[in-house]
Amino acid sequence: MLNQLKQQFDFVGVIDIKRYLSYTNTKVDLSEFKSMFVVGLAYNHDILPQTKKALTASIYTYGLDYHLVFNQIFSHLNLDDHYQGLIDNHDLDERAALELTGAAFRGKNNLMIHPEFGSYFFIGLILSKIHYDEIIVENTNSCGTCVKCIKACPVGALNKGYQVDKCISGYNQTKKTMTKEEVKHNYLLLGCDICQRVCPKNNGLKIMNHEAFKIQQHAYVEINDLFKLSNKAFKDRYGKASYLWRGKTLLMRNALTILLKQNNQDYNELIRQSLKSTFYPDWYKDTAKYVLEQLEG
Ligand code: B12
Ligand code: SF4
Ligand code: SF4
Repeated sequence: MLNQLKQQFDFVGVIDIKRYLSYTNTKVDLSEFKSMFVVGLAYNHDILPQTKKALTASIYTYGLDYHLVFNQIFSHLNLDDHYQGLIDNHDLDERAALELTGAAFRGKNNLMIHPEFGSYFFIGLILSKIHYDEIIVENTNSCGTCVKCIKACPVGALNKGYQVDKCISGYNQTKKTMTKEEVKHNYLLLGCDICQRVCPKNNGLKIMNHEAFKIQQHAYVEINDLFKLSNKAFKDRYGKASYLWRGKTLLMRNALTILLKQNNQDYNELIRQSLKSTFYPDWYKDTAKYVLEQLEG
């Protein structure tokens, strides 16, 4: 198993389940399992500029949805009943597990930082009922006195540790009416990359260029598609991107905030039409009303 994993992933660590349990306060029942593999896959981090016709989400969404990619690898590995592959949508703390392997350390931006891949990688877990020797490396790397991400975060979400309620990536993935302040600060269709872009540990990284994470056509979302396509048609065109997990209406709401930043009046009529439709929820319409007033104002 270990050799197979090393071929598929950019790094692999192994810890005893007991070690994970004593480090976290998980309520997940892991009594069947003995070991945990912690794996990582690096993604590209070139930044695509937005245009007045097409918008982008966080750079991690430029390639194929990492859930699809990890699950595909798990199925190629033919994991039998002794193993369980997990990616993202589960109740185990992937960052804590990785920290225990020593392969990366937790940065002040709340993300795990690897010496070769910086913070631009996804983490996955494979639980095993068979015991494996631990693979833990010593890691003396740290942020030191650097506070660049704390200073750069436009909403102060790192001032007192990480505060998810302030974080742009937190609120732009939540179905809610955005406050004026939130509208002002949001700048992507989904997610936020500022605390990674400014991080010196993300300079001069090893580029892996995995086929799956190469920039796909879906990296750009046509604004017309957001407003004009049905949910089904939009999913057919953009469904392999990880930004769609909260649905198209959330992307539309976030797009409004970018139109306002661009002072882009080209879609005012489409916004007006969406406000008349009974299809959209209040949290979308409240934000849309506010943005339209500002654009026309
Ligand atoms: C929910 C979630 C989010 C939420 C909430 C984030 C949060 N709570 O930290 C939102 C949507 C905001 C989010 C945003 C992002 N996320 Co996210 N997210 C997750 C997810 C699914 C669960 C995390 C979680 O809530 N854990 C449970 C809570 C309780 O943990 P916690 O908040 O970290 O705090 C607890 C412990 O971590 C611990 N703790 C806290 N600080 C410290 C410090 C030390 C030293 C120790 C030992 C313990 C410790 O104590 C806390 C209380 O119990 C994980 C995948 C996973 N299953 O782990 C991905 C994950 C953490 N996200 C990831 C990414 C990439 C992001 C974004 C960069 C995406 C983007 N570009 O917008 C941003 C980063 C924002 C930021 N600066 O942290 C990656 C991180 C990769 C990496 N290199 O570290 C993960 C691992 C997904 C993956 N499979 O790759 N995320
Ligand atoms: S993801 Fe954005 S808002 Fe959240 S902590 Fe980082 S810079 Fe701040
Ligand atoms: S910007 Fe500086 S403080 Fe923030 S995570 Fe990177 S090295 Fe650490």
